[in-house]
Amino acid sequence: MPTSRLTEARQRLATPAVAAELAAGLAAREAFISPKYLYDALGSRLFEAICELPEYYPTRTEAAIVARYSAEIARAVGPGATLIDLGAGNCAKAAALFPLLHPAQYVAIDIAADFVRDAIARLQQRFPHIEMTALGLDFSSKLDLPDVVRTEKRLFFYPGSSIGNFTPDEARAFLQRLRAACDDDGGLLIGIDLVKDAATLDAAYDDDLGITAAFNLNILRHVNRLIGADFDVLQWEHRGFYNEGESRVEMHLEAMEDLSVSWHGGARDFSAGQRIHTENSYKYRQSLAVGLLEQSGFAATHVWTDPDNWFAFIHARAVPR
Ligand code: AVI
Repeated sequence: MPTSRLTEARQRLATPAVAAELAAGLAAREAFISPKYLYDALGSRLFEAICELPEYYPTRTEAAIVARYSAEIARAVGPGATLIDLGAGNCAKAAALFPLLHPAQYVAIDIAADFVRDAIARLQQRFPHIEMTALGLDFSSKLDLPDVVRTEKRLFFYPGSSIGNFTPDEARAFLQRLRAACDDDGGLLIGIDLVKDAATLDAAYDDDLGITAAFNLNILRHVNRLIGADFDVLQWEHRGFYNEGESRVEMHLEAMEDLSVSWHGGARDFSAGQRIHTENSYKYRQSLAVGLLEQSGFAATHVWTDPDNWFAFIHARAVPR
């Protein structure tokens, strides 16, 4: 079978746990699909396109912070780290740090296994002297690192404010798992998006070209493949807006008409205007971001921000147990 067909076939298989999770979300009173299902092969590419959009400030703001303070970041981290990239995608953000950080090992983890393996294969040619491993893992609920990952100086790299896609309680639990997965010489480099005006946030998650809309709608096609659902993307519309009371941007898909959806083992009617919640993206005040790290067993050593205070890039060290 040609590679593309093989990949396609693999994508069709949902484990029983995945099928149960999706079915429960679709049947819930307020229907939801976990944002991790935004990232099939196409979704990962659409997210890359989002990062290029003028409206989507987080990527370029974080990149500017890292470029401006790269020497300080390298001094804070020190050489020889085991750099563990959580949600590595195309690995570009970590690769930009290699010449400064000089990691001993680079471990790229992503739920989109094929995507990250391809990225590592390309990267290894550019940096043949760095030991590299690609892991196709869903690290959102547990983190079991295989023996191939060095235990010395583990530095978790979690840029892009992906932490914002967890609720604050989930974020704390996630960071505590990272702390448990490193020794006392471990640390964290994390990007956290900060609270800002609603108009900027609304535009960032509902761009004029409709790329974020396509990214959101594509989750339905992914779910179709995973559990044999029959979502028609033409019957749904993207909603992305800032909910100030909850300090988060929300993404939903809204039914444009009364409709029915079925999947293996279930079905549901949606009336026009009913929504499926697909993502939250929490925005933090700087003090709360630092507090979240402290509550999780890390101590911030540096907080770097941009001139507008839109985004924070933080180095934290593990607090000895
Ligand atoms: C990956 N994550 C940090 C992005 C965010 O901003 O919450 C995902 C995203 N959703 C819509 N646009 C980008």
